[in-house]
Amino acid sequence: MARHTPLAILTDLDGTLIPFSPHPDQTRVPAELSALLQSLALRSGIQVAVVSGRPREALDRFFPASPAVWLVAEHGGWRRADGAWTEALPGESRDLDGLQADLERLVARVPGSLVERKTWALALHFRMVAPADRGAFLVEASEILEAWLRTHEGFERLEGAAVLEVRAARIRKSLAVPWLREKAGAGARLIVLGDDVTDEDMFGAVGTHDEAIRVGPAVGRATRARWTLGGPEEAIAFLRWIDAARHEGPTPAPVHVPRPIARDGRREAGPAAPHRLLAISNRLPDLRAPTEPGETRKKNVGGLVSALEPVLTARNGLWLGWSGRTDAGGPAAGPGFDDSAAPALAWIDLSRDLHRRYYNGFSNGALWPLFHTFPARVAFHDEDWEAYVRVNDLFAEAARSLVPEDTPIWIHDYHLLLLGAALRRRGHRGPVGLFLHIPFPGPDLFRMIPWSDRILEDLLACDLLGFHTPNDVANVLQCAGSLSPAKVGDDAILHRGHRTRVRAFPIGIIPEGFQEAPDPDVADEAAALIRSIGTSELILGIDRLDYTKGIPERLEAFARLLVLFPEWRGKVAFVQISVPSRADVPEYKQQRNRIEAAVGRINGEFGEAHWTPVRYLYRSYNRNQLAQFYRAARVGMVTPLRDGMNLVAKEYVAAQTAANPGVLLLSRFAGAAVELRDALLTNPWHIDGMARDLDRALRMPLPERLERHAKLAAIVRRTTALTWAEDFVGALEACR
Ligand code: ADQ
Repeated sequence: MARHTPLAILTDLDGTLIPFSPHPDQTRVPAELSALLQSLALRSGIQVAVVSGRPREALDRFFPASPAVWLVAEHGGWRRADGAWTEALPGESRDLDGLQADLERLVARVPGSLVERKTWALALHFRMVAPADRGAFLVEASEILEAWLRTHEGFERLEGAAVLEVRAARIRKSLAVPWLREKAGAGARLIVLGDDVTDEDMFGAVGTHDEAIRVGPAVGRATRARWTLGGPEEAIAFLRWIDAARHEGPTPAPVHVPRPIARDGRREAGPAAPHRLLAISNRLPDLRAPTEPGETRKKNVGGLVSALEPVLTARNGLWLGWSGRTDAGGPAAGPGFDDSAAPALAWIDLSRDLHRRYYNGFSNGALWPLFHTFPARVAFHDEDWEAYVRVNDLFAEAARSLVPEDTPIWIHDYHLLLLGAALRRRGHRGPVGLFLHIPFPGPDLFRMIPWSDRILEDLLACDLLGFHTPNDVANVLQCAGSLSPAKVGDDAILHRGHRTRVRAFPIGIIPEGFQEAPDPDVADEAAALIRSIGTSELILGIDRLDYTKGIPERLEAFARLLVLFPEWRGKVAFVQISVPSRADVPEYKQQRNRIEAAVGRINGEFGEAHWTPVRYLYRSYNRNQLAQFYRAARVGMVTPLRDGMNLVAKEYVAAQTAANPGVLLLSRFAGAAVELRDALLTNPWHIDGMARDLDRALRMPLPERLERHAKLAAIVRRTTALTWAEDFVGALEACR
């Protein structure tokens, strides 16, 4: 790697290349270090950047005559390339004056402490505070910081070596990684060196062809680096060796090269408390793939995340998933790991081809349509199945390297049906449960899968199988009873001497989240859409764009309403909001075209100069905006052709105003219909019937709406995302 071109090196300064000095102003950069960095840049043709938490002035002073060495100041906020400083995120908030005043009052009383003001950050140094005074100082400082942070959302607290820092949360050292990669040119590989927690951001942003090196002794903190060097002296020796290795002649013998960090995979064995629960799902709450400069990581903010975070955090749990990355050539030596997140996260990369076959292929091209009773959309390919088996094995390997063999493991969904057995084969002894978020089919459909025996056998390696509805439970019992030699009871399956409990755990939402007042930052957009439909009654559809959700059928039913009950023309408006989903699966592209064509046709046929019957929005909104749409809608039309549960139905109920609630028009084929019996239930396969039900919903008088809503709201409040997760984990732990 030392001889690779283009090569880039990002390195922290304090603690990585030079030892800490008691006072930040006392630091000196030795002339030999400047000369070494210059030589790497100019003689060896490496793109070198020093990435520091220090302000620009300090770095300018340290490297006065080294324009070839690039500088990144204030944890990624400022960058100097070719002599000129620019901001990484222009316009980021700098509103720290109030906090600075408070901290200065504290510092005036505590000798040795010091406030350092930076552009987007404030650092409170206490290396020189007498050890006896430190405890009290830190308590007081923390109180000031925490109080301020409660009212300043875009900022976060960091703890460095003898320094507390508050900084704009989007300013991170990781911003420097894509920047330098781009500057270094196509095919660049990166070596990243750092010693403290702020450097972990950079370590987390590297690709698999890059290397991250933690400098300094292990401090009991898990790291995302793969390698370690003992301290600044070793780091400098290593950089000298790279410099020498890039020139003619044999590669010199290394004095100090990085040692791999000895641990399970990429995770450091440390004194950390054991994880008492491991959750495994295809997706993580927070995609770990490298982001664009200035972009924060993509957050997956669905109900599952809100449901799992509390149960995991309460058990010091860990969440393992796919990183979101397919460009890294495949799985690395071990799972990536981040225990600075709560819950702690671990992840594996998958190659593009493996991911395509496992995810688009077998999971979404075979299991998804079949389990939703769309056999005509199913395509079975041997290679997809092989990839599916392989990915389940990869997850099992990663899981085994992360937690002890007796840890309870909670597997999620149809992507990982073989994982229970894969874990057992690798010696996992603790309870293993799987929750299926989609319906489970009856034997007639299930046995269409060429590998149905294997899937059933592997499912029965779990101790607990959870589903949304009693119907799914009945189906799995029937499959086991008719397609395998297992013995089947009401709530358990006995197979090869092992008992698998089977139960319905209907998932819920966090209803309070949909009752919040409009957030002023995002309210305008939703309000503008609601205003644009004027005095018309709003009929609303909100879904992921998926053929199971019955969106074209819903549009047809709306068109049919306008034919059967022409009195509604000009008085109702249908708004369909679809969040993009699996857009690279061909079936989903077709579905999108079909919806867009139907919208155009209906608007062409029925629209008038002052009335647009259908508005179609193909995008995602945040929860607060969704709540405003739900609240404004006279009818929430939730009409999937088949759905495991369907959270939109529950969200619609949660968002209604109790005094004047709208009507939930709900498909009988959504799992939610089992609990939400007081919704107006409809058959989405019967367009005329659905149109008549829609008419009934629009005409429903207030007393009936009030009565139905009160019953629905009680159910939505009773079984929430949190009770669901606690119930499942409780049942799982009881399997010990
Ligand atoms: P999904 O098929 O994704 O979930 P659903 O339960 O309806 O279906 O959840 C969709 C979520 O996406 C909702 O929380 C909704 O608010 C959100 N959403 C939809 N459109 C949106 C938009 N335009 N912008 C932003 N957010 C949007 C799978 C199963 C379901 C099961 C869940 C949970 O298919 O049956 O209920 O898992 O187990």
